[in-house]
This record gives sequence, C-alpha cells and structure tokens, in this order.
Amino acid sequence: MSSSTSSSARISLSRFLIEQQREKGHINADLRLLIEVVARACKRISIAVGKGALGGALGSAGTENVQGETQKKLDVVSNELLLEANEWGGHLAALASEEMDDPHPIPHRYPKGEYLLVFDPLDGSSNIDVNISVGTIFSVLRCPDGIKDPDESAFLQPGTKQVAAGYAVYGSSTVLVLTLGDGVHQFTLDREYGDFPLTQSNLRIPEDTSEFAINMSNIRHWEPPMRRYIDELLAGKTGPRGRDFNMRWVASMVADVHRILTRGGIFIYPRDLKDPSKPGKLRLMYEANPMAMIVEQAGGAATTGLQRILDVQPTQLHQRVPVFLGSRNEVERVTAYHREATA
Ligand code: AFP
Repeated sequence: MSSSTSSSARISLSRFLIEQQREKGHINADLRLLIEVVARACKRISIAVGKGALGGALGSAGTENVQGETQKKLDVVSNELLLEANEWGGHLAALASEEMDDPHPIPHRYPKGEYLLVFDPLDGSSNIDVNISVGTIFSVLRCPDGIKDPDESAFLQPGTKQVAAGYAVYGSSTVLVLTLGDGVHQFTLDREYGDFPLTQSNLRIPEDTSEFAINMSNIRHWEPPMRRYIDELLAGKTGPRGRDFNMRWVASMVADVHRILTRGGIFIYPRDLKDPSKPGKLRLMYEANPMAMIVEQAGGAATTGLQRILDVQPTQLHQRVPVFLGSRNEVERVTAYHREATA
C-alpha cells in the first residue's frame, strides 16, 4: 500500500537519501549527490517554467534537436540548467540529453565519477506555451568499468542496468518521483522553503483500470492488434470487455504517467505506419526506460508490445520504441494481442 506523509513527519529529499545510504545501503554518497543535484536543477526549471510569459522564455528557440523537432526556448534553458548543475560535482562520467546529438563529456577541469546521466530536460514542451504540465525525465546508469572518456557506446545499456530513474512534473504543484530500485517515492516542492519533502512513499499502480491514454488521431496508421485492443475498449459495455472505458491524453508523457501512477491506467504510444522508419515516437533511453523502471517498481508493467522495455538492448542513444505501460492486466492483454499477431 502506498502511504502519504503528513507535514508533522516531514522528511526532506536529503534526509530520505541519507537514510537510503546509511540504513539500507541502496546508494553510495556519489549517487546521493547526483540525485540531489538533479533535484536542484529541477527546482530551477520549475521556477523558469512557472514564470511563464514573465520570464521571456516562452516560444521557439528557432533551432531543431537531433530528432528534427523544433526546440522551445525552455527546452534549451532546461538543458543548460541540468548540464551546469551536474558537470562539476565529480559524480558523473558523462551526460546525454534529448536536446544534444552526442554525449556531453565532463570538462577536464572537473573530476569524473562513476555514473552516466541521461535526460529529457523538458518533456511535453509543445505544451509549454499553453500552460499545460510539462516535466523532466532522467535515468542513471553506471559507466562501464575501465572507460575514462565515455562515448555513445557507454550509454547503450538495457534499462535493467539503471540504478535510479525519476521524473519531475511542473504542474499545479511540482512533484519529483524517484526510484532507486526499491519502490517509488514522491516528493513535492515546497515553494516557500525550497525543499522537496516526501509526500508519498511506495506508490502502487492498481492492476486493473478503466482508463486509457493514447493519441487517437493516429488510429488509421495503427497495426491490427492495436486497433483490435482499442476497438474493444471503445465498444465498452456492449463489447467483449463488458464495461466502459474512459480516455485521457495530456500529450506530456510525464503528466500522463503521473496520473497512471496516482490512480491507474494504461499509456500507449504504439508503433504506427505513418513513418515506417520510426518504431514509435518515444525515445528509449530517456523516456521509455526511466518510466518503465518507475512503473515496474510500482507494480505495473511496461512493454514494447512484444517484449519488456527494460530488456531492450539499445543500439542508438536516440532510438525510439513503442511504449505500453501502466496497470499490469491491461498491458499484458494488449501485449498478448501483439504477440498473437506475430506468432
Ligand atoms: P514534445 O516534447 O515534442 O511535446 O513531445 C512530447 C512527447 O514526446 C510525450 O511527452 C507525449 O506523450 C507525446 O510526445 C505526445 O505525442 P503527440 O503529440 O503525437 O500526441
């Protein structure tokens, strides 16, 4: 069962991490520092996002990232904030981001650590200008032994190798959701004190749900098992499922996943035939993998439709995968439909 914490038992993120290090031995001092630094950068991003039009950072930066997507000014600002916060602490061997073609080395003037950090600095950024929740997603890997100057190949590890994963949602409040491989915990930014007290520990995703999240406008591009699954949901009480389903789609993965973590649901971004060269829209290393680790740690499931996301062996830093994640029974059903279709 998940548990909420009251303000009388306030446990800050720092205290939580120190206890994880001291009592449970889950993390070492470097990983603790890394998480604290990422949280500090998220606080700064939250402030920049919260300024809205007053910050002068709304709108397009007039550039494109490696995916060919238009970068928003806040994408660039968020990327810079995460780089600046993390490069000098001595806990990282390198960083990689959705917004940079290649990994970012640690400048020679700083010491290097044992970890690799991969992030999507501002997920859902096409929602910024319309004041809808956006967020930051991150994943932490170990730098392979003996590699002093990690390049792309050092990052190409399956999601099972992640030592930590998390996201921040910049919504009506700013929340930080974190897993260190021992459950999922939620912290809420206290804007007056500037810290992240623990507000919920051991989040659990219900096994069953009647809520799905998908961009239905792509329906004509879907493969047959995908259409079968959604047709059955849409048929509601009159169809084979015998009950009605509701749909929600924020188009910010962080916000959709956060809803699922809070009350259950299934999130789907399938492979589609719109552009057969792209196996889905979402990126494996800094969207699918960290979210899959969080969802599994909360008792849910996460697949590509055919295999567990965390088992996918990456071949490129920016590769895409189909994503099915959330309430276990729905993810297993739609995965079974895909497997049957390829058998
Ligand atoms: P942006 O960061 O370009 O807004 O993309 C957001 C996203 O990667 C993910 O957060 C959403 O779930 C998904 O794309 C929305 O995709 P559609 O625009 O195709 O609905």
